[in-house]
Amino acid sequence: MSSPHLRTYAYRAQNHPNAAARLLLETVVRKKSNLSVSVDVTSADDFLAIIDAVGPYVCLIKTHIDIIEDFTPGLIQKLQALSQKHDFLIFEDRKFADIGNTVALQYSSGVYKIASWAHITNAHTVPGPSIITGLASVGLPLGRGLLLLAEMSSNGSLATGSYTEEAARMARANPNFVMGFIAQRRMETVGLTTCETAGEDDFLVLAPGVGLESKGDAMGQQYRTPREVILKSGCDIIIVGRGVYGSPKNLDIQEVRNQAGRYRTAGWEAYEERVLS
Ligand code: 5IU
Repeated sequence: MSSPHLRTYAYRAQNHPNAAARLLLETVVRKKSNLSVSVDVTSADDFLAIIDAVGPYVCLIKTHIDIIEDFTPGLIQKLQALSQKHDFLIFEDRKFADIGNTVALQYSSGVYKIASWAHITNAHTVPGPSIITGLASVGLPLGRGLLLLAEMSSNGSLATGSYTEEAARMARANPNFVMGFIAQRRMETVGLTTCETAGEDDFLVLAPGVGLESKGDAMGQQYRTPREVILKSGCDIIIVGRGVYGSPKNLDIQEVRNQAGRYRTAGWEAYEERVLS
């Protein structure tokens, strides 16, 4: 059997064990988009305006809900209405990192009640496998999916080598709730011993650090192009923030729309080249 990233999204949608991964792959196929836009703005109005503009072009919206200055629970209803209107899933980039009992509470409760609206969330592996157990106790009954942070796009990241390998092993031990990774490359063979071969698991790889123009920012972010990420590194979804919406201080919604269309085309062409060639 070929490596999952050489199969079509449609084939993978039919066979994935995780409900949120199936929904995501089906959305990717329906919309011909492997683009996720990361909406890192602090005003609720800007947040909604960007999402409404990019909605037609994305399979997934990535949020950092705790940076919104004027958050109210009504914002979640508006986000969900846009998710229905434009047919995209929601990924709260919460990066949980505590013991199982605490993350279960952070995921289900508090001001944000993330599990009630985010189809997908993510976690650091630094606490060990109990973080998966804790989050799964809340998310699995709701049909949610978890991404493990196996690598980061920032310069000098410590998530390398044996840390990344251990993240891959933790995912393989929990394939029902862990639907994939935040990483910079395919993970099938990462962490396998010399006598092990890659199993049938299909972990999706969502890659941040994507930009068509810039190579990075002043705070350590590093960018690669959609083609490098999807075609050369075999990742499945590109995550783009400022490359699409520019500076929140000078929001130009028509330009945001144009850029979303441009990244969607670049990501999709790279995928087609990958599975057809
Ligand atoms: N993000 C990264 N790199 C990572 C991880 C998360 O950039 O390794 I894990 C987040 C941070 C931000 C978005 O929310 O993805 C990227 O935004 P820009 O495209 O604006 O750099």
